[in-house]
Amino acid sequence: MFPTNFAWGAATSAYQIEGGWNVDDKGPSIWDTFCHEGGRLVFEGQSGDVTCNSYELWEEDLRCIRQLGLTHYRLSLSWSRLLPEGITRHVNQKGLRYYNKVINDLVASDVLPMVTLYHFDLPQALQDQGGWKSPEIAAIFDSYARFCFESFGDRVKLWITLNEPYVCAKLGHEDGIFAPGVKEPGMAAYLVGHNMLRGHARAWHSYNVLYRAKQGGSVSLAINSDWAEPLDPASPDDTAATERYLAFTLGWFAWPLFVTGDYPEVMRSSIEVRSKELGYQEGSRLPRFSKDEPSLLGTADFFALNYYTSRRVKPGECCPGVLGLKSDQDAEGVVDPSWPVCGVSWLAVVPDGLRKLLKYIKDTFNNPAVYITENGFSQVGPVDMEDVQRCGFYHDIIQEIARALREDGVDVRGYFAWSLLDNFEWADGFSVRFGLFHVDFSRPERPRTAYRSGREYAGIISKYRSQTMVNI
Ligand code: GBH
Repeated sequence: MFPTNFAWGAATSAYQIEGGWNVDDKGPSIWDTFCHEGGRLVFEGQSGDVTCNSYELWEEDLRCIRQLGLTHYRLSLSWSRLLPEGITRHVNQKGLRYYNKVINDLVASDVLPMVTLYHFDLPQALQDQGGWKSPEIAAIFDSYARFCFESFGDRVKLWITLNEPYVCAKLGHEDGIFAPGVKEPGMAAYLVGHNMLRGHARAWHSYNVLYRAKQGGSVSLAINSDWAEPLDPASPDDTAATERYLAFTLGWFAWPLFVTGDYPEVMRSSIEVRSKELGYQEGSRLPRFSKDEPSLLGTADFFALNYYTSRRVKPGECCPGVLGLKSDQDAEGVVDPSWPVCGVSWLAVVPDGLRKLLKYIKDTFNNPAVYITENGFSQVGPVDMEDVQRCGFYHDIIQEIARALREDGVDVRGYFAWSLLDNFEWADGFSVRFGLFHVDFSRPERPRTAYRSGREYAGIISKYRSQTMVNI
């Protein structure tokens, strides 16, 4: 049913699990700053200062990984733990030792690492120089990426440069609800997305030229997107709005990599139309890629998709006369009343949306190899160790992937559940639990205990792996 080499994984990110925010020469990141400054929007003023304390308790995480029978584990590196000032002049040897141990332990346990270089936690020292808004950041990210390929690439064969540039751009620089908390609607997000793409392209080209021949790995960028379909399929307005909705999320980052080397035409034209309406005159708000820089097209060795939810779409109702992404996009996503909402309000549970999105990716981006690098189901409120709803969710989503493989011919290579552990859920702090393992944040030992869904996922993995063994 699943290909022999199918990756059965789970994912985490550095700031969300590591803790140890200021130990052993680690430099601060923008999330340290964001959480520590008063008046920010993190739930109950919480922070990732300790969280799961995986910096101390990595071996407990490994025990969880082995208990699930994972073939792959996706983690991210804390840039400011490795390079406290963000640049390679000063390397923190203790950070290097930590990640070497993690990677070595995984490989020794027959678990293949997928390593993300950047998951929202920019070194504060680089933020002080303008962060992702500064054009210089692309070259600085490239040298960090080379440092990581050089240090770990003999053992790491699956790389993600950047996780969800959409989220960094929109939540970090438009809404200001994620670090660095910038609120410059309709302006900064496009610039940030642009510089992230430029940084990604440079890093991919570096890998291609300097490391691919001897290390033989693959490099991509993780794109988050809802699935979207027209609220009324018979309405041309809803259909056009749906096209804009997908162009402004998936398309923003996938078109440059997989289709044209540039942004989707409909994204560019929508922004131009709004600019004109608002009398905005200082050139396009959506930057252009320079011919003198490495090209974006072809800089993904596979499609890395983070899928959580779906929307039905109609034209926007938002804010005429206001500069902003929402007004540019002119599309409103609504939750179908038949979809259950799990925990957080944005997360309507729509497993077959994943199958539809995979088919769309196959047809639109020329049948790429796809890894589902994140997908999950959250718990909010009192802890329920017998989380039968989440068990049902994992069964359903894996059925949808099986159908995408068998019936739609999508080249799906792997699935990473978000998340291995309950962890620091960004602006929602510890109020939202995505783990396959429960973590007791009230106790210093941060004990990890498998939810029923963790045991079920282990059962699913073992069932399909034994089937593929038989097939050989
Ligand atoms: C992922 O993003 C992140 O990569 C991961 O770190 C995180 O833990 C996981 O999601 C679970 O949230 O608050 O109404 O503005 C998923 C994509 C896009 C989903 C932004 C939430 C915010 C909606 N996210 N979205 S809202």
